[in-house]
Amino acid sequence: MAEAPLHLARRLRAGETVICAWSSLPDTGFVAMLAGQGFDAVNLDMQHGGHTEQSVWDGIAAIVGLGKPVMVRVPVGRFDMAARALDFGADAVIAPMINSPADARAFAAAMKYPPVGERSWGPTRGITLRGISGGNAYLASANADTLSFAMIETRGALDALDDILATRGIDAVFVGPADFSIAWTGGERLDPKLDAMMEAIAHIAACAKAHGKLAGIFAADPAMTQRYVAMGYGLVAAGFDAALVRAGADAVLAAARGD
Ligand code: 3PY
Ligand code: MG
Repeated sequence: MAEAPLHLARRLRAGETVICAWSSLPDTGFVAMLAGQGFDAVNLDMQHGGHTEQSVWDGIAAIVGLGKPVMVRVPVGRFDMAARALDFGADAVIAPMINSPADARAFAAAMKYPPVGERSWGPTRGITLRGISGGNAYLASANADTLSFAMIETRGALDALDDILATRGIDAVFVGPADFSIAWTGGERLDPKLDAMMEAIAHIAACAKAHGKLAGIFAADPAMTQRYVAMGYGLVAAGFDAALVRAGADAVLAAARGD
């Protein structure tokens, strides 16, 4: 396999906008099809999507083989899986519900080799997939080249934002507007586009920038993408696979029925 370096971190730090597909269907053929579209990167979702350790193992290989960066969202608190995703060759991990500095420290510890954290050695699969020349080459750059995204999606996380961003080994925040809207309205409404929370969402990106860190967000409506980019979000997940299938089916059926 040709060399497929970890390049998501470099691209985001250079100020590139990365539009990411969001894979919830744990089928490697479908993951490869998604990666073969025009998206800049693909995320495999283990929190709410169907991805398992096996489908992440297979999916990372498929995406890396197509030359795209790959991210993995792990389930809540599964920092062991975060490190495994990096071992399997992921460019980045998104950890949901990072609500306190203690959560951020535990996530960073799993993601970063000493002296930053306590990541345990064993990235054989990632090194092989990416054609990296050896263990020391990976060790020398892994802490900088792989990204830890702490999800900000509760009021607690917003209150602790500065401390989360100040945590060594946390490279970025990632906003979950669905959960954020539920928190914002005290459990009354799910509305990822809620106008009343847009100022807070802009504030999160500005805070990340002030700390010299990166910001990403999930766009439930892809039409929100440029608004988020203008706020300072470099990574926007705008291609949810289930929504892509639905939108494609609607368009095909409308054309077929002459609607
Ligand atoms: C949210 O919007 O809460 C998310 O976690 C996006 O998947
Ligand atoms: Mg969420």
